[in-house]
Amino acid sequence: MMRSLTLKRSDYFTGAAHPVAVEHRYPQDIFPLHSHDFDEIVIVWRGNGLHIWNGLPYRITYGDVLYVTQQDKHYYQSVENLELVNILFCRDRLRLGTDWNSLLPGIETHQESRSWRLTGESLALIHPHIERLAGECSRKDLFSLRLTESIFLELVLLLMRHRYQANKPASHARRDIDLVMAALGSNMSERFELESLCVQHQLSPRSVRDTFKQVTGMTISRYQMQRRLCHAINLLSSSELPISEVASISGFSDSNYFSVIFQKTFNQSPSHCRRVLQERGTGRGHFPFSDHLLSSGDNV
Ligand code: RM4
Ligand code: NI
Repeated sequence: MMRSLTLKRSDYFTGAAHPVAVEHRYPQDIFPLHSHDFDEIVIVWRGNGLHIWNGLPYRITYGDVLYVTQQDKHYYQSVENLELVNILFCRDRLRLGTDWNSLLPGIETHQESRSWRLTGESLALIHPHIERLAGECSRKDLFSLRLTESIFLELVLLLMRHRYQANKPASHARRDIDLVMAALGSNMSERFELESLCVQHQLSPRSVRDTFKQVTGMTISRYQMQRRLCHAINLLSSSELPISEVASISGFSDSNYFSVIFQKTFNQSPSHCRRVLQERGTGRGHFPFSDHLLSSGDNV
């Protein structure tokens, strides 16, 4: 099978006791399959990319937060102006007396629950904390380890608090994108209508479309289609639901149409894809199908 890299602490952390390191990726280029001997929190600022996480694809974009653990394997492909920050940490180097394990979701938490969205307002609020953290964790004096850890604690608490605010966007500069994201929501089977959202919030559909494209690098409909297909893949790999139900939960009201799009995207039928995903067992890393349409800028 294909081998994967293991990224090492010693290449990223300032010293052997440093608990945190901050790695900006402006941009994040495609990056091959790997794991780490540390955990990482990924926060996406801009653009989009296909993130393959333990063998399953997710289209990530502006506002996504992911907790990747030491046991995970992941890689990035088909990136479009993807900008993110990696906050790397070593659990065993955290010394402050708090219940870190409940603040930092680990391998015992399913990966779907180790990722969530932040609003533009929340992103703006946490940004200076990350800059402070980046400055502190690169220092070598005695206080820097403890200061790093306390800033990190503040940051993870904020990430948790703001996790629950992403579906109630407030008023701020990126409110229009947040409204779209909240309306697309976690429930993919609901219909999304930009026009009525815009009437309700007195926005211009054209400017919402433009802003969305500018920040995420995708049109709203492409993003929606990609989320649906990725969600369908996840359901196929983890459940025995009938294909028609997978289609409708993922937001395809017509299951024939779903099968056609699916076949066109992955060159496989949904049931064949399910068989392969379910048979490959543990230790998975790569997404085993052609994903040329998931990866390209057009079509879906
Ligand atoms: C890479 C990529 C990886 C991360 C390393 C530190 O560019 O973001 O996921 O583990 O940086
Ligand atoms: Ni990584």
